[in-house]
Amino acid sequence: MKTSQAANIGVVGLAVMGSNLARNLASREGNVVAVHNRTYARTESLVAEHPEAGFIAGKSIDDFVASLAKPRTAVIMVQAGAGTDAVIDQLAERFEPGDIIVDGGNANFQDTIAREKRIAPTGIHFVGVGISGGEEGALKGPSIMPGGSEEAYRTLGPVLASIAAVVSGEPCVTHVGADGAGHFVKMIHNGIEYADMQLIGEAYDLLRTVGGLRPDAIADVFAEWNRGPLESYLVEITAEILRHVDGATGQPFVDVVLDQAGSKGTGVWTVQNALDLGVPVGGIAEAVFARAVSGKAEQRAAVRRLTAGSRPQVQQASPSFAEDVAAALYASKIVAYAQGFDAITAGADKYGWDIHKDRIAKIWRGGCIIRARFLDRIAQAYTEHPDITTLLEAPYFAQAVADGEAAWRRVVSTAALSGVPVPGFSSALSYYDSLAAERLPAALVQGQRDFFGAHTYRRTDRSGVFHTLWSRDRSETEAGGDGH
Ligand code: NBP
Repeated sequence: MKTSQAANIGVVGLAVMGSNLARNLASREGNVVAVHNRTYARTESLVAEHPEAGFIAGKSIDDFVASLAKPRTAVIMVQAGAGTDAVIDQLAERFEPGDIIVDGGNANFQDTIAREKRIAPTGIHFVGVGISGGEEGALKGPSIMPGGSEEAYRTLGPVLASIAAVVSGEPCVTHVGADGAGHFVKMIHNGIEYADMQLIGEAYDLLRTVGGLRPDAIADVFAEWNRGPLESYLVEITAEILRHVDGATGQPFVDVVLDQAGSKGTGVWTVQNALDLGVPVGGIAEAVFARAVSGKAEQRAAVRRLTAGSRPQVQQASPSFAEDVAAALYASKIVAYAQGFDAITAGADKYGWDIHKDRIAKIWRGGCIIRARFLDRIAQAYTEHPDITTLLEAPYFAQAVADGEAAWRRVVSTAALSGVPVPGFSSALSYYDSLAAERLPAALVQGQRDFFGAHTYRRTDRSGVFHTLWSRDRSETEAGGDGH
């Protein structure tokens, strides 16, 4: 234990994430790391198990604060919510202007905005940092999404860069924007992660049900996909999971796991915020809902009983079915990421953040759960074409979707005819078709709204806002308002 030396950084909260992050920090040249945990036993065991880290153990919060060099910087890695607030208060009571409190937990970005406002009058910097990569990322190099002030980032940035994952020589960290921007972008990352996992799940289901492949054969397909444009951490681990055999029964692992998935805060938050922002993130929403449907055991049993003898016949798979599924997966994934980046644009507009989408794509290339080869393409698209209205407009992605479109349609129709649920694939295709359509039935919806609620409408042939006198002579009047 180093006691004579002041620490340049401290970590409060030494459960799995905090202890791994502290070890990561300690392993980097130049860092001396102070550690503290509410229950001291956790601090003691971390320090005892990792003498190489040279941690300075703070038994009390006062010891911890005293061991930090000024400006003091402490990273909080405790349970999001009340635990985080409790530690913020303890630190804020002891810190001085210019010191930095970092929340590295999974906070809701609205809480981060409120906390920053609350702390700002003290002159202490409060920085919400999204950290992705789970326990292994925390230890070996996560993707890091810091918010907060530029000034705080000048001190914090180099330390975060020292522990982040590195791709092509670049650390996976960038100053995302002010106050809650980092946690907002982390939330969107998790929303995209939901969509990506759901799409991979649908691809597996199709290869199994329509393609007639066993899990180990599907593992081979995913391993093959992982050598091409679909290369990603999630595709890689999917192959490993599908190859895994349950030790107790000798059955494929995937067959002995209950097919009901849960969801924690961030996927749901992404959809809630997207609804508020008016951004269509159907791919993410369908993924959240698909997990919810999976958990409705009684409803599933009831409808399964009702339809037992009348399920559609599974279609014959074409010889190129796996290639079609790969194309459908890639196109659907492009849509999901396009929607996620749209949500970032909308959040940045609403909360006044100057978010560079190319930099976000870059820091997601390593360390985090959605790391993938095609994030390079996204970074390139937003660098070369910063004014595109949607990722689907960027030349590479426009071409990729066009190349896969016929296969995508075949897969979605085969799934529908075979009774295989593909909410992710089909909603992505409908989204694409909605954007591509010459006319949408929204015109009729406007008519309905005007009919029953006098909500007014705009016309294609002249400006202004109109209302038809539906219950009278159906003549048209010019109305006030904006016609929405
Ligand atoms: P947990 O979320 O399980 O929290 C446990 C830690 O919080 C312990 O150190 C505990 O202290 C401390 N704590 C609690 Br609970 N209430 C406290 C209070 N009132 N005052 C002080 N300390 C308190 O830990 P984790 O799983 O390591 O996660 C840490 C953070 O990282 C969370 O926000 C989590 O959401 C986030 N996370 C991120 C990822 C990722 O991939 N980025 C993965 C997992 C978690 P004790 O030892 O005294 O009980």
